[in-house]
This record gives sequence, structure tokens and C-alpha cells, in this order.
Amino acid sequence: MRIDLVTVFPDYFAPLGLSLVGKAIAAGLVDVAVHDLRRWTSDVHRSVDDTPFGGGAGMVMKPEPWGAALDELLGQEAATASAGALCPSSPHSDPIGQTGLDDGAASAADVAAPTSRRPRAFFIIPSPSGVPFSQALARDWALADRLIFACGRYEGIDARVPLHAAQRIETAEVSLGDYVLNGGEVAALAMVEAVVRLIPGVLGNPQSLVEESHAPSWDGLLEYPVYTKPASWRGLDVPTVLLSGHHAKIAQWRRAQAVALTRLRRPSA
Ligand code: JD2
Repeated sequence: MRIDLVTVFPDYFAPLGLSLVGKAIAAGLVDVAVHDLRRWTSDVHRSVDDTPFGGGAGMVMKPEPWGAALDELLGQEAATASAGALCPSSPHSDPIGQTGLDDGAASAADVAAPTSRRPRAFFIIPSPSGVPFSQALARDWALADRLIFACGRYEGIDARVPLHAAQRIETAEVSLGDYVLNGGEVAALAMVEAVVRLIPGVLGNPQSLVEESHAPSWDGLLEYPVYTKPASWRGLDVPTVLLSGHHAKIAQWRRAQAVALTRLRRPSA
């Protein structure tokens, strides 16, 4: 997967070189490029903002640099695809199942012939007015070939940018949550981390993904509380059922804890 991040604060993304995402980059599972939006300005002051039409406080990000950034980044995609990196077969190939000749029986051709697939790309604009980010969105984006994040500042980006982008690429305005940040960078960092850990081969232990799909906060229940050694610490004891070795009882206890915690902390759920 290729991830492009466009921002006026490229340094915000230095942490992507660390930890799990950093390892995924080093392993070649994901390719991250951070771009300074000012690269796509043409005036001497390299301005990216202007006063809002209709008046009001603060500044708004001008559309032109975003348009130029999108032009160049989407142009790169076309160049890469024609070089074969994003598209395993010719765009003129006839995918299995669309010939009208496939009777559904397994054959050597089913194994040997590469299936043609349109590369999936998303243009993502973090915004306090976006649709709520969720594990479901992270799962969908993890299947994409390319994510392009447009990180705004000031009072946000001229509203024509997502309209224009939507004519050229699947576009989404997405919020990290109902609180106000100063820009899209922190939201993009969180979204990238949530997506990259779902890319096959990134997590050391795929079982943790399997378990998440059973009892995750994002599909219903919050996670049960976890403990490690020592069994007694500063007068606080680990629940004895967890020391019992009785797997059915442990599973039952964890389920009850998850239900109780969800009722307490997400009473509306
Ligand atoms: C952003 C700002 C509009 C006030 C670009 C804030 C966000 N969950 C979230 N909270 N805030 C953001 C976010 C995202 C992008 C920008 N600002 C500042 N904009 C009104 C303040 C500018 C997300 N995702």
C-alpha cells in the first residue's frame, strides 16, 4: 500500500518511522510519502491560506495548491500503474468470470491467470465535520492500494476541494472524534496507524486480529480488563478466576466483564 500525506507540517509525521508502522515501512509492506503542501504554491510568499468569503474569523486554505497536489499525486499513480507496480495485469486483459465462458469449474487457468483488479485509491480529508472514523472504515481502507491524506490547518480547506477531488478519486471527509484539533495531522496519524496494523503481515500475531473481531469495542462490546504478573501488587489482587486455569470459566468471566464495562462506559450502545 502507498500512503501519501500532504501537510504544511511534514515534521508531524516523523513518528511514522517508529514502532509498528516503521517496521511495516522497513518490511516494504507500506510505502509512506510526506509532502509539504507549499511545494504546490506558485506565489513568492508560498501562501496556502486566504480570508473567508462571507467574512468571519480566521483563514481558509486556498484550493489551488490542493488541486496541484492532487494532479501530481494522481499523475504519479498513472505512471506507477503503467510500470506495473499497482496493476498486476494489463488493463485490457479479460478477467476470469467476465468472459461468459467460465463454467465455474476449477481449472489450471483459475490458478495461473492473474485476475485484473482496478486499483483502489481514497482521498481522505480529516475534518471535524466529517463522518466518524471507525474500525469499519479502517478495514475498508486497509484493502486499498493507495491512501492520500489532505491535512488542513486554519479553519479548514475551501469546500470545493473535496467536490473536485470526488470527480477524480473516491473521496471522504472523516472526523477523528467530536472535539476540536488545530489541524488534520494528528487525525491522519491515528487513521494511518489504525489502517496499517490491519495490512496482512504487519501484526506479528494475527490471532490478536481474530480476537478483536470477536469482542471489539467497534463491533459492540468493549474489551475485558487484562492483567499480568505479579498476581498481587500494592494490595491489589488479580481476579482469582484468571489464576484457576479453568478456560471455560475464564471465558465466561471475561464476557461478563466486557458486558458490564460496556453498560457502564457506553450506556447508549
Ligand atoms: C482541523 C479547525 C475547523 C475549528 C483543519 C481540525 C478533526 N476530530 C477532529 N477535530 N478537529 C479536526 C480537524 C481536522 C482538520 C482540520 N482544523 C482546525 N477546523 C473548525 C478548527 C483545520 C479531525 N479529523
